[in-house]
Amino acid sequence: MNLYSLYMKFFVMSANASEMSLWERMKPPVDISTNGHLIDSLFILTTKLILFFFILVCIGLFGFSWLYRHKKHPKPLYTHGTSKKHVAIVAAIGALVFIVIDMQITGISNRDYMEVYNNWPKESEDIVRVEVLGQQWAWNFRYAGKDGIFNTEDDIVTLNDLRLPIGKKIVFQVSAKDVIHSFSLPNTRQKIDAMPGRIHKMWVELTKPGVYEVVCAQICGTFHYRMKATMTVYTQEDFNKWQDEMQQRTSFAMEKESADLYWGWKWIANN
Ligand SMILES: [Cu+2]
Repeated sequence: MNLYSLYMKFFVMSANASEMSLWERMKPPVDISTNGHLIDSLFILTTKLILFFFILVCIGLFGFSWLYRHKKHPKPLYTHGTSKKHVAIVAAIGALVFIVIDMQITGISNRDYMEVYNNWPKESEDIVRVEVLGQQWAWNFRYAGKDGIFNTEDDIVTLNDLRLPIGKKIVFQVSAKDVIHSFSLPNTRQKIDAMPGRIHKMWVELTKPGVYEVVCAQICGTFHYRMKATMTVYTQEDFNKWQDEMQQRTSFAMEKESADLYWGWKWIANN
């Protein structure tokens, strides 16, 4: 089987798997978070700026090639480009790119980071706390349960099954069991590395109920591509209902003797 037929086979398979057109599938996943638009707008701005300078470079490249074509200028002019004029032009273009692209993007992302992503919800607020443990090749999730304390008998522990409510700030503390993974929620445009021996934090707020994907965004071994979980987003009432149901079920799951289930850690307060 040659590469082309293999590609076509894959293409047809994936086309059948989802009814979406190729164009539809090239679009970013639907944004279901309060802050995802910040990343999207930065991405679009970056693309526009780069496109603008790309077109400018193309105009220069092809324009000057045409302007100084052999027919009009049979005698070539050799230069080292070290004259004051040339140095000034190069410096000006360099400065323009730096100011218009780099400074602007750095400024916006720095502002978003300081004002939004690093602006942690207060521990006193009504937030949802989830501990996440990545492992080859699955995602473990842990909720503190009724007592609000992690790693105790009434914890709710799930495998590849993340459930969250809309309209509340959700704080994740993320770690890994074996190698480096990356806890990624494409529908919120956010992700964070899951590293053994370290606890990383990330917060999101969701806006749209539905079923979405959690993926691993860091090559972590043979079945990295399979390291997926579902993220079910509920209304707050449905989320509470789910928690109550789970609470009853997990009271026997978190038996004292099943030490493996106590992979959690003491919640690290932000403030
Ligand atoms: Cu992974």
